Amino acid sequence: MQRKVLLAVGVSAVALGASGLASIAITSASASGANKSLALIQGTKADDFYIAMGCGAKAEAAKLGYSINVQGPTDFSAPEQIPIVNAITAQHPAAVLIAPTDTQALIAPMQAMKSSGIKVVQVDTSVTNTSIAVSSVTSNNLLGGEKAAQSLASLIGNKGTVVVMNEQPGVSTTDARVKGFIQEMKSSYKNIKVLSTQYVGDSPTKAAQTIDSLLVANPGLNGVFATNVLVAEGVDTGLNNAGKKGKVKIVGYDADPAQIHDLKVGIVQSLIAQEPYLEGVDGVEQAVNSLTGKPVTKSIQTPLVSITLANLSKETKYVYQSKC
Ligand code: T6T
Repeated sequence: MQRKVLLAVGVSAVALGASGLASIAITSASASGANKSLALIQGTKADDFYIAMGCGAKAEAAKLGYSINVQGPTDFSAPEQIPIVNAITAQHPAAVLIAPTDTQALIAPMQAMKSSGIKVVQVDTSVTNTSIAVSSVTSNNLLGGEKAAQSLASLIGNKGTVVVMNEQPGVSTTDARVKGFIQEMKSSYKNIKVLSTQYVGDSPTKAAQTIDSLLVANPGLNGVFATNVLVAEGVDTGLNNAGKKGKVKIVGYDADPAQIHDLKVGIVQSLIAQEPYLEGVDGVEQAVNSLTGKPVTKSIQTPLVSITLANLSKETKYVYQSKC
């Protein structure tokens, strides 16, 4: 739409003759694709999941001839992410990829971004308002939770006591993982008791402390499902320090280099890995499609895989990169 208007200005500028030269120059730049700037707003910059996503987005943007500004809050937190969203809206890139840190709190700032004419693409997480984003790219987190339940059940011989350690409620992805995990446990594993979900924020320190006090109250705990990188990091540390390495089984979500290390040394037994690099690539592709009038896919599902020591060597492409 914007491009059509500018072309019309160009025609009248030609008619103006010599005095219209400046306008003609502006018009031809616009016609060749004026605003070629994109942005990616990560959930947090302190997590290899989002670093890998940023690498994918940068590579695809460069391939398609766009610039991309990658930014994220220090913590995975809506109050920290919202000012970044507002600042990017003010800069007015043509399209923005965003991993909203809360299903509700990000609706208003994302709506304002859309209303200002910026195309919005959701990567990984989403808000409950489905009308803002032209496209959403994510893996099947409900299925990931189910896979985690199956892995953990098999690791503990289909009986015993387990607990889910999660960040905070209100995050679309991790909420879906918890839901899938609990549903699968309830429907398929009658001899496994699932304790109340523990919410520890995206804090490895709090996750480590919480798992340690949980062990005191539940010395017979058999297994833990840790729903993302930072929670898993804390659970791994807490159980290892408590001398429970290999005794309490851990299924972690994600596959950053530290998690892979913990798998190799036997602290963790299984990981559910996603493809954040691909989420970045697909997100940029959909954003550019929406800017160039190509068909846009409203919902894209990226793969996930369950990794153990047995298949690790075959699945190395799923290990998250910590730098581009
Ligand atoms: O697990 C990912 C991501 O899918 C989730 O939305 C939030 O946590 C991570 O970023 C990893 O820490």
